[in-house]
Amino acid sequence: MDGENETGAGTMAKVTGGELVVRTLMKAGVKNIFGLHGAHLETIFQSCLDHKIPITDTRHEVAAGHAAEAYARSTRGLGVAMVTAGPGFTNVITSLANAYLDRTPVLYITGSSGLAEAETNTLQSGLDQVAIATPITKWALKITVTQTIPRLVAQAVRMATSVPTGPVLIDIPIDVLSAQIDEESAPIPERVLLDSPSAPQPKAVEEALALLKNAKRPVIMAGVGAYFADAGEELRAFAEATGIPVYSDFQAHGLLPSNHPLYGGTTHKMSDLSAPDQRPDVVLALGVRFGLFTMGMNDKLVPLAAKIIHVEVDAKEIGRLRQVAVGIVADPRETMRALNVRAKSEKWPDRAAWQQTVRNAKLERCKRMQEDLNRPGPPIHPLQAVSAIADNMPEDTIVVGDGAEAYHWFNEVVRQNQPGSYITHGFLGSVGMGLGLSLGAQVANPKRPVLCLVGDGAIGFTIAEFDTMARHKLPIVAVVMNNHSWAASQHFQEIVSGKNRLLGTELRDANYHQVAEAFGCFGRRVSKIEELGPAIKEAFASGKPACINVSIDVAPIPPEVHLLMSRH
Ligand SMILES: Cc1ncc(C[n+]2csc(CCOP(=O)(O)OP(=O)(O)O)c2C)c(N)n1
Repeated sequence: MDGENETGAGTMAKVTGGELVVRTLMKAGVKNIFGLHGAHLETIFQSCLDHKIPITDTRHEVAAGHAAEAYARSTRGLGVAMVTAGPGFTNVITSLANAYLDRTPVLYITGSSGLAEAETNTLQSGLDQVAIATPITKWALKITVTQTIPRLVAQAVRMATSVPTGPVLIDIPIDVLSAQIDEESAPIPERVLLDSPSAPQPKAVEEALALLKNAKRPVIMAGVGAYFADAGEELRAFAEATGIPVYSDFQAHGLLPSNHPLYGGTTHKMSDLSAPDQRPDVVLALGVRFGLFTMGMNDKLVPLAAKIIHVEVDAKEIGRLRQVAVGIVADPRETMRALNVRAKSEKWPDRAAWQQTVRNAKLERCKRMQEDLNRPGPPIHPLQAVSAIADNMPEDTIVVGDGAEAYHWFNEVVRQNQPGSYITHGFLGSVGMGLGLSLGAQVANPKRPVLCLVGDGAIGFTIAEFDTMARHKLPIVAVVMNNHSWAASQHFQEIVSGKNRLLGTELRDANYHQVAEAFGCFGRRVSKIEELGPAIKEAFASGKPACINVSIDVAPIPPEVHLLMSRH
């Protein structure tokens, strides 16, 4: 025998490599795949057809990748994207990078040219896809023997979904996928997924409690890890038992409902606690990854003097930017459970005055927004637009935020009652992900409304995805904040280089809604603020994918952008 792909004798049932991929994914609980066809993947597509595993096929591979990311984020589970050899792989790289930086558990399956065709200059070949993917994945591997597919795909799923989670790429040559082997020679593993969250050490729990109890102005910052660990209930119980206010970063919105009296807002709003007697002195950072969402090394959000209790599944994150008083490498929910058990028997100080300070900061921020909200138009002030969106979308809408200033504006008004309801930029800050992310959010949540808030620059990247929405009956409502500009770039240019030094940052006014209409979607143009609310309601009521193209004023700069520009 010169290879494990030999078929052997006898009457045993034969299976293709593609069939083994699909059977293993089914054992891992995979119910949806995102992708774009290529001949290299044909056996996987055929097996998906046989097993009725739906493939949401997109118009560009990057949208499939982003859809798998949003699916993973929405379900707190695995997303799967499948792309063909060569250009299919190169097109999905931005998604790989995004998932890598955000630790999103996505399995990327790529086709590649046959092993037997090595070094033959054949179609879509010549790239070492594994080498290219290695620095931007948790693990990347080429499978070269058909019998090993179940074992290695299962391992890939475990690698992606175990903490710290992250993307994994499995590259399978076309001849390995299409080979027919005896099914008994490649058994499918029974248990693919692991579930073993780690508990904190009791000593660390005691240290954390002591610090929080003796603090004058403690806060809890909830981060991505708190969301992925599903720590909302435990977080709320602890906040209520101790009276400690909670702020949350981009993926943790909604863990504590926005209208909860102890909710301070998104982490950037901690910058409003700027007076010396308002600055937090102890911060419980729950699943937080310090950096972009905590304003890097500076102290605008977390004072340098504050004592930090950092709970994170990845030891690498602890102490990375800030020295910690207590570092706990453990699951955030398990840690909150342990803290809650002990919190019950403690007497906690009266935090009424501190809670009032946090509430006042929120009220002050709302007051500062009133002038913009009341401004007569047109043009529509962007804050008026996002406010009308928040007021008129259905209660349980999942918002996907894209563009740059568009979502920074939305951060001012975001209200959320349940976690996983706001999917937006992570550390890569890649403009143009919105429509792809929305596909995944809608597939994962067929009963919930999905609204994609997107800049006019951002929508151009994958505008053909309105076709994917229409074909797959995904009634996503995209609202384009049309300011004829790459506004975040334009404002940066204006501030740094001068208002008369604009280059490459202006766009034309375009009828994006008509592009959506051309794909069979609902379209509306809105230029007066009073038209926006009804248009949003009409779009959701249509049951179709929709594009509302809103003309907004380019001039205003969101408060968060001012804050970010001032960080150095
Ligand atoms: C893929 C990518 N290309 C370029 C950039 C640089 N960039 C950051 S913000 C921005 C402008 C975004 O414009 P738009 O989508 O219209 O949103 P707005 O800021 O107007 O809300 C650009 C080009 C980026 N972050 N990502």
